[in-house]
Amino acid sequence: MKKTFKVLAITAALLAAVTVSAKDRNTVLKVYNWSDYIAEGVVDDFEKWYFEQTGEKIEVIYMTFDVNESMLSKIENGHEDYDVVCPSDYIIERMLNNKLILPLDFSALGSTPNYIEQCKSPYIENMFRQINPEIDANEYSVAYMWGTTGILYNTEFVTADEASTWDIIRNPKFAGKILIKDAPRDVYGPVLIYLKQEELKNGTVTLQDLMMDSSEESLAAVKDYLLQVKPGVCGWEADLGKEQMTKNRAYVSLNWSGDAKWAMEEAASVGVNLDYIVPEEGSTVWFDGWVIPKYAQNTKAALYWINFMCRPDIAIRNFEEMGYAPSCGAPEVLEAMIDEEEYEPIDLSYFFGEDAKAVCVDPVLFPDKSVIDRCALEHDWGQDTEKLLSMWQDVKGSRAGVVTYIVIALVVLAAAVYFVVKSSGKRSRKSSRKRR
Ligand code: SPD
Repeated sequence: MKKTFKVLAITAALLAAVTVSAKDRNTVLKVYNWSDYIAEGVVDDFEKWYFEQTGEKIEVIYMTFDVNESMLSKIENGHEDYDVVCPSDYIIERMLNNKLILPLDFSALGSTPNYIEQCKSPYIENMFRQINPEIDANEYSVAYMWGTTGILYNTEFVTADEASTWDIIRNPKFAGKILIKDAPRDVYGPVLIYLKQEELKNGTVTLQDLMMDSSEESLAAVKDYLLQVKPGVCGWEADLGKEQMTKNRAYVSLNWSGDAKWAMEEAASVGVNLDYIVPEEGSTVWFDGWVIPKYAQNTKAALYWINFMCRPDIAIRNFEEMGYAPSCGAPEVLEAMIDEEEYEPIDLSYFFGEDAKAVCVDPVLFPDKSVIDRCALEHDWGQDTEKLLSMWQDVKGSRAGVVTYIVIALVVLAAAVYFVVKSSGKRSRKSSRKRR
């Protein structure tokens, strides 16, 4: 999304939010989505389409977030009345556990075509069943985009070998040129996988075990590792990292596949070569999905929104502008992904069904099964999430350490001494003038 468009969208959303209380909630839809996650014009097109389908006017108030946890807190603690939001898998799990989302009632679509049904991918359905073994997340959520977490790197300075291990993020050769996603769970998972290689190889733990591992010991090990990483980091970023990479300001970025795809294309147009790899040790695979929160006030329009996002042409538009892989498994989406000049054939039958046994699609977005098999789904930690967030703050250093407090105290003391000395000097000069 272009910057000016983003600023305009935020301003419009703020203005609309101020006036919404006076409006009938049936004519308003409050959408809360990740930033840089929808193509320009799609919101307006939804408003028109909703009117065509229902004969009712709707005004979308579109708001964005950068971090899963801050979005969740607005709902969990603030009880905000968003109608439709787009959390990641482990947050969907938490919302399900805490009964914060409503089941999807497809009958509300009336005679409108059900694109959600047409979009179904066997892989997504199966992964959504794994979100919560007791409640089928497919009944509460519809996947929007998906991908892996990996390393985006500049091929001029970094070799594929160097990038194929998570150790790269503490490689002194790239100090000052490393970006880390400001997403604690998405960094914790890969680092723990890296640190537990021996246990993974000898079978004493599985990738899935590690996704649930919030033990003090593992938190401490990851913290220790990240403290070694920190001196080389030039930014902890939510969305700006992709641009830093295209501008050659950073060479290595722990990032999501969709940001990587966007950056690779932008970079190529200015002669910078970037590539993306899911390190050999393993990683995480993630899904962001639409849900209707318990405090929603326009569930009908929310369902229509989700349905519209699944319309193949809309899924393709969002993908083309944002770079993220759509979760829609419809044949039109596969067709739009195929580029026989650019890519080697790969087997994507796990995602698109039997017809996709050898299709030329970008493996950054739709990796083959061997990559998927070394990636695991993150899971909710419940109360232990706090421990992770606190460790993250400690590592990034937004909490002042003892040394910081001592330095501040010394500066204040020095300033106080300076003023006392200065004012006593003035007083003695005044009194000596009087004596004369
Ligand atoms: N700019 C939008 C980024 C959304 C990516 N979501 C990935 C979440 C992984 N847990």
